[in-house]
Amino acid sequence: MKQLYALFYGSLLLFCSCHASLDEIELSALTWTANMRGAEQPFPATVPGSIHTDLLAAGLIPDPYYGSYEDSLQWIDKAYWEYEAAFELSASQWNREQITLEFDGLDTYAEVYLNGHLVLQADNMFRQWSVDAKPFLRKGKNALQVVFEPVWERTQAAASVLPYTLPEGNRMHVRKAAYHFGWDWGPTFVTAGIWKEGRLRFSDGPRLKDIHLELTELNPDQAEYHVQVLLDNPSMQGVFVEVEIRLDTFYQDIGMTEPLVEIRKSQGSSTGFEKWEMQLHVPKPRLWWTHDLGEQTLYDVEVRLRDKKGGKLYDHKHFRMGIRQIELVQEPDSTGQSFYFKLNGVPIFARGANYIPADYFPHRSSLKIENVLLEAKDLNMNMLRVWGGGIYEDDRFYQLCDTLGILVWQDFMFANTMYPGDSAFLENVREEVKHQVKRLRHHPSIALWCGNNEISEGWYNWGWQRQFGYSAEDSARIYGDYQRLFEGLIPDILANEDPSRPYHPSSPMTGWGRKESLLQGDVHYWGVWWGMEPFERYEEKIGRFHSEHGFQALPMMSSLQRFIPEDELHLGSASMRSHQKHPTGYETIQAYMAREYPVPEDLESFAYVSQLLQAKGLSKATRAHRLAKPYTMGSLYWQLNDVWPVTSWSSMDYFGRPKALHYALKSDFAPLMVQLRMLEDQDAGEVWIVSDRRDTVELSLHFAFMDFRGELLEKDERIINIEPMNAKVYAQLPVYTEPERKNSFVVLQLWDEDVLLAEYRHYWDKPKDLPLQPTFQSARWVDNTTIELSTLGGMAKDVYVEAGDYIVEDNFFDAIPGTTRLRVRKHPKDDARPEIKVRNLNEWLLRE
Ligand code: BMA
Repeated sequence: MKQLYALFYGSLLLFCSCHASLDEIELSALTWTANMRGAEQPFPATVPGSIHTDLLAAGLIPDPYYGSYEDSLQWIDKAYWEYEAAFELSASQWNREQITLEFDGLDTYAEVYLNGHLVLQADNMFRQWSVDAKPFLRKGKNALQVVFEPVWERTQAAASVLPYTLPEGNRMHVRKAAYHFGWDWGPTFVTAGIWKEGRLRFSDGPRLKDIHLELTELNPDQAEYHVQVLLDNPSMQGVFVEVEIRLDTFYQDIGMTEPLVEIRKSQGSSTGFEKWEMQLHVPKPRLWWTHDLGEQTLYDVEVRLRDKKGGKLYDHKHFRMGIRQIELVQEPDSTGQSFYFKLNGVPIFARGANYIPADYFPHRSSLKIENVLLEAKDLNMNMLRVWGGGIYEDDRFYQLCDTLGILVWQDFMFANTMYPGDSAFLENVREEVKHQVKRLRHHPSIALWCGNNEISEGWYNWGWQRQFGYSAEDSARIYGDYQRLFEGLIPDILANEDPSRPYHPSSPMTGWGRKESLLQGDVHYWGVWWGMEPFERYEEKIGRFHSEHGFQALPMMSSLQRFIPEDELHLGSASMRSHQKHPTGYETIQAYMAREYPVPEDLESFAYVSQLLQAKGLSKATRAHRLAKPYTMGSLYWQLNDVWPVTSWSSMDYFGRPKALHYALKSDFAPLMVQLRMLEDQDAGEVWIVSDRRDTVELSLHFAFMDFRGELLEKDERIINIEPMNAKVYAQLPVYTEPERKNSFVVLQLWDEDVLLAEYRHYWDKPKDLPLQPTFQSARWVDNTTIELSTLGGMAKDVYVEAGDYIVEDNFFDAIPGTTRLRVRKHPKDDARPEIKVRNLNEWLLRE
């Protein structure tokens, strides 16, 4: 046996994937069944999973995302659900010193039984649960059961103890994703299930409990870390800890022949030790940057626990970290107080969006994040906000952000209500916050911990005190609880567990109706949409850091057809209403549309125009924010993605199809942005260029005046030097006088030799008033990756080319007469090229 161990542990060093197979049984590998208590009709189940998706897979319910089935599935969260699996323990497994049962996530009130013994009671979806299982196990066959209780009774009981009612139902009493109780872009399915992986873990001797590398100093010569290693079962003597930091991925391209290795060892005292600390220096550190500013260097960190040099390996952990410094700069200035991030000393303009789970059923979210994050990078985003009404994302999400070079604004999972402050609740939250911070703190991508979403704003602006009739005493207690949580407990934990990362108690601290919201802190500016203000208001309401603003658009018809029954494909139908969760969502879209565009009656055209509208509004906002740099240093719109197929503020639909907004953002978010700004009452405009680059660039600026037949009226170009990290005027542009304007538009472009880096088109009128000409457009496949579009007649505005489910790389553009070649992502096989559809705005305007 000893020899076997030695062999095994020897190979572990080389292939740590062996670790899982011999040292643990993953719960996902077991055969599970689920059963509704009382029904005694078990059906196959999955781990990770949820009861809704298990019922769906067993054919017991229809697709919860289809039509208006949501209403008929509300019975599911009223039942108890029993999950069961059997497993065998071999003699060698049984003989291990410790056997631990671990769950990375239980949703939510769960009792866990091993061979009939209650071994664990869980009450927080965001915690990891672990229990000493050995006393309840036996050699051979074992039974594991997890029973989920509906949340309602407990939340009701917790609410009834309070002398007042907290806003938003009773959801604040359970530590479960807030959006599971319904949101203005999602359905209500109060899920239950083993939503993350779990395992039985076999070990002998001490184990690594926690590893913390805290950056204490960073300069070009070295990065200094304070390393802390905590052990479980520390009574062993003579234990060695090895910490190794390697630059595996990058060492070759910097010409080193050996990976950079820094090893330290320590021997335990004769009584063993629980905590082991040391200083560690990484010479000549290679920094981690966002993708627009530099490379995403990641160091491999290996920590091993041995009985003596080269001897038996007790435990081993591996992760990747990036060396970087992040600051949130909030300094008083002449107008208020700054709010921006500095990465390695460089001020960053944050370009990005708010992220919500990539699927309603959160175990499915991890399958989709890659697509969503690649899209975000493709759109030049350098920051995403993980919003506080969702979930702490899967490890994979943060790993991808690390490798893609995208910063993460990480909310803790508290949103849009007040929370209780009793000690049981706070203790539960303490464990959650500690777990999540320890799990995530080594990711260089995480730039900020933020206490919650919109609670500070809600408390001061949403009239809760009056609505719920709070007395002065109630208010003092409720707000006191708020302070205990967001100004006490959470920052106190962070001060110990992650002191080098900034903390911001609430996003935002001030509501958008107050003038201070534009002078300091971050702002969720919802005057457009919720306040029905015109898009132009985006150019006036300029804050220091815009962490939310948004506008809805429908998914395209080809997506709508996937979840709305054929006979319900019109706005007033039950299914279309069920997939619009804002109380007056369609009406708001319609009202804004009437200001700017024709309002089509058929759903397909309405969906198309709604996307143009969303792109137009959000493009205005994004550009206004960037032009206001450095006063404004962030623009994160609401929202990047969807949890299910729906009409929402998202810029890509649930199926991954980008809306028109994505195509606009490619240039709105590009590190170099060009724009024409008209000077009031003058027939002249200023050419502004915003640079988020760190270098000075020499580029050629092209101007063109064109008419709606697509003919060039005038053009000019000049070479300019664009200053780094700046927004300023580079040219004055005389423009046509009123009568000529009617028939022309301006195109500005920035070229680096023959590469087009930025473009802006300026139209004098709203789209509905443009003198668009009749056009004829057709498209054909040239080969499997290329479509050729032909345009005859006039300039075709807002051309949308659809090729089945394939994503066309450039879309929603204006095409001048002639031919254009378009590339298609994940191209189809020869015999499966779908029919191509082409739309443009001209057909609409001319039809009116
Ligand atoms: C924001 C978010 C969400 C909401 C969105 C749209 O403020 O924080 O609460 O879904 O508005 O209304």
